[in-house]
Amino acid sequence: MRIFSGIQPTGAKHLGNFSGGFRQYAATQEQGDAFFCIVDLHSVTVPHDPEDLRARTLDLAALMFATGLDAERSTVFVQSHVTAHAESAWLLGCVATIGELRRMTQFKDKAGKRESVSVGLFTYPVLMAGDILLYQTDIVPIGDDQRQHLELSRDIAERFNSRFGETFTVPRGVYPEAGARIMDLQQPGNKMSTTGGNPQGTIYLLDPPEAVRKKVKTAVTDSGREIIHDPNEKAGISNLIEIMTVATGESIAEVEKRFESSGYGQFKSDVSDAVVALLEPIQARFREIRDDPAELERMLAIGAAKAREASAPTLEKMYERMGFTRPKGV
Ligand code: AQP
Repeated sequence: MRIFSGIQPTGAKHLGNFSGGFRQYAATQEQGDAFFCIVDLHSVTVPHDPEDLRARTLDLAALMFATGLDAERSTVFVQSHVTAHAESAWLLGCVATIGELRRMTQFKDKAGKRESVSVGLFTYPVLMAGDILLYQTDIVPIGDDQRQHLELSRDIAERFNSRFGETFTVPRGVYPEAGARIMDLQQPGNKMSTTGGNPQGTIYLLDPPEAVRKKVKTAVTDSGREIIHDPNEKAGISNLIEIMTVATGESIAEVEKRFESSGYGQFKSDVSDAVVALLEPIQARFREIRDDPAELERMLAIGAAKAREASAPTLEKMYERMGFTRPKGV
């Protein structure tokens, strides 16, 4: 089975990224031939600082290994190191329609907050479709915020297959049972987010323990007393329950049972302890791995070589099926 997922090297990674991204990467790598991509081309769809992008790309690679990716088992690479991604985006951009892209809620949300919106932000889901389809991907472990983009990738794959002949595997999204959409602790109606969230409501993976404790302690809850999962009526507490499941591996029902006679104060304190216990070893491994940038760059170069080899046949097939001539033995 082929597994593919991408993650942006933008901003500081948060607990939502851990839940929908990192922990699913580590788990799914056990199931087949896995490709995990640092999608740096996606990171330039909004204004960015070039130095920051460079530094964050290596930091993100270190975090991917620190959260459990195994370089022997998985192919970890940087999107811009494999030019097939940009090429496939052009080809698929001629298959996707403006109407489809206009319907993307993430574009509407992000564009609505800016005066100037890049063409790249609009066409981002097409690049994402290429990322996935180039690897003949069966499953894509992601968070719920990417569901609409994944559905678009499936539509584009099916349209290409019916227009030009069977070319792509149609991928399936894999979402965590609990924690598919971790919410902002201060605004539990909004997802925890790198660019759109409230920093006080966002638990960053590299937050020190005291910052985690403060954020959880001041998390917005309701005026009730029961620790039950009811996202409509009790968004804040439901979010903390899901965070507890992410930190401990328990189910929602197990967390509810464990805290059935506790108050919100005790629950918040236990959630903080669990999150700190989750993050401390990750942070220690991260520091160790990041301290050797030459080794990280070497691992990413190996990843890029493997990704180039794996994606090349599909890109060739795309060109060929669409009727392009190809350079012949010079
Ligand atoms: N709040 C979330 N809960 C669960 N999963 C989430 N993901 C993101 N937010 C949550 C998942 O994390 C993976 C990597 O995402 P990304 O960094 O590439 O970017 P994103 O999905 O656009 O979310 P960010 O990081 O918060 O950036 P913003 O919101 O600023 O664009 C993906 O699998 C994603 O689903």
